[in-house]
Amino acid sequence: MSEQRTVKVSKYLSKHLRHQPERIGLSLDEAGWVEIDELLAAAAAHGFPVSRAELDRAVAENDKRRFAVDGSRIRANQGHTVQVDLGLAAEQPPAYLYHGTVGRFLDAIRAEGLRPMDRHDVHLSADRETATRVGARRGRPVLLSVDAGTMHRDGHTFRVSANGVWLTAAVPARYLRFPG
Ligand code: HQG
Repeated sequence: MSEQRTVKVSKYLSKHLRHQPERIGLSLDEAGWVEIDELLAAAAAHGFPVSRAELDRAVAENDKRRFAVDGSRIRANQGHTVQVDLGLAAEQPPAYLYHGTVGRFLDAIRAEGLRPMDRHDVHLSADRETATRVGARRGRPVLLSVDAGTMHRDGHTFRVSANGVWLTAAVPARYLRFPG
């Protein structure tokens, strides 16, 4: 299977495990899981046949470990726009976390802080490199530091997804450090 095909399968999985399961007649359980057999049947019935081997490869070789397989079930590790409760425990974050964005959002972010926009949570990274890559999806990346230690002491909840993304509901602007 080509790398290109693996990426295509991964994007298809993200779309239907995070955002639009109903588009192919799937329903996720409350924690975001779906039976792999059901997913494969639904994909085939909607014009995108995927073999079990292709699915396994898309899960195993995913650059960001976007999916988890548990027995006969699969779910996305994070990034949902549909309502799911991933059941992640609250955890103490490192002193600083990072968020990559782009210049055109900075005025709004200075005014209202980081908001989850279409997702459930604001996504933060433990390292600058990852956050810079996230920002670079949209243009020249701007790296923001988040004073996560103080936020946590002030009562904000942090969770970490199975693939290492730090999640929190919102980051008020006073906890952000802007470059320059
Ligand atoms: C920005 C990908 C205006 C925020 C990535 C970002 C990540 C604001 C965009 C994961 C704002 C939301 C998440 C405010 C935040 N005003 N803009 N108040 N607050 N923003 O895609 O963090 O490939 O929902 O800076 O690699 O970019 O999907 O979030 O630019 O891990 O697995 O609004 O998505 O992973 O964009 O990316 P997103 P994100 P996957």
